[in-house]
Amino acid sequence: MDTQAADHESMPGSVARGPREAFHRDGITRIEGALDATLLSRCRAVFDHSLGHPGTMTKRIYPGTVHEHWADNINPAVREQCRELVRNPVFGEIVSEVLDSPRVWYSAEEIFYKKGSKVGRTPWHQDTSYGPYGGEQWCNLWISFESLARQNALEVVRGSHKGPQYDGSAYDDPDDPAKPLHGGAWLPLPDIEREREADPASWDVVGYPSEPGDLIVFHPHSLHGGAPLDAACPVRHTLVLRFFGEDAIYRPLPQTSDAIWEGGTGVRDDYRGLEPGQRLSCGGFLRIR
Ligand SMILES: O=C(O)CCC(=O)C(=O)O
Repeated sequence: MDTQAADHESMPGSVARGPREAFHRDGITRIEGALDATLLSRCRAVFDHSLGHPGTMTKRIYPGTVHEHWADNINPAVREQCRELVRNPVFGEIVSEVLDSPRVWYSAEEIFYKKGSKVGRTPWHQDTSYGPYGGEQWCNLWISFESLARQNALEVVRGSHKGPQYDGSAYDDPDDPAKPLHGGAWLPLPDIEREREADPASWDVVGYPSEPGDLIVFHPHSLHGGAPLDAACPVRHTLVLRFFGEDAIYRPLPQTSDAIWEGGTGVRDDYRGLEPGQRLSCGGFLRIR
């Protein structure tokens, strides 16, 4: 069942109980007006710099189709700019409260740029099938620079952040969004959108409309996707900032896969020297609180 999420009160730099509880229960929440105009424009500057200076894991997704869009991930060109940005105490306070972790660290950024009213959904996936993210205290701050209605929102399967690990989407065929990334031991990724088309109640999905300055906070292990465009919303610029708390550990991806995003130049720097199962707080990540 699609759920229009309820509104909650929140103050910049703190997280009201409603959004915090929603994050723990559902794996996603919205913190309204968390970023003031100055902070929002600093986020936008990161986005623009990344778009203009592609990194080592840049992807033109679905090239040559109406769904073509741009994603970049852990771009060395914005590493220092991001580390400067996330030192703003708003990020540390919010992440610490949402994760219930007194100490929190910044992991990395990602951008999504979609343009054209026919550009469809980002396939359903868990970020934990692309990155070595173990433990529970993780969140992504999803920062979009346009007003987004519910039908253009990022969506998660409610509670899936507490569920099993699925294989990732190979993310190279818009007609087969559940095509396996690794194809190994993890559960095959269900074709959630096809199942929802057949039966809209088949998956319990939650998403929030948002305005510039709002944060959509979601758990990277949740099954998430969406944010398609349409005539009313023909362009989207989104910056994603990833954070973790005390219990986060290094959980390597399957050895058998050649589709490993963490393999790009410079990308592994923060993980250097870590053993599987070791706390990420022992790595080279920036502690922000
Ligand atoms: O913005 C999108 O379309 C997808 C976002 C996403 O998958 C992520 O932030 O991990």
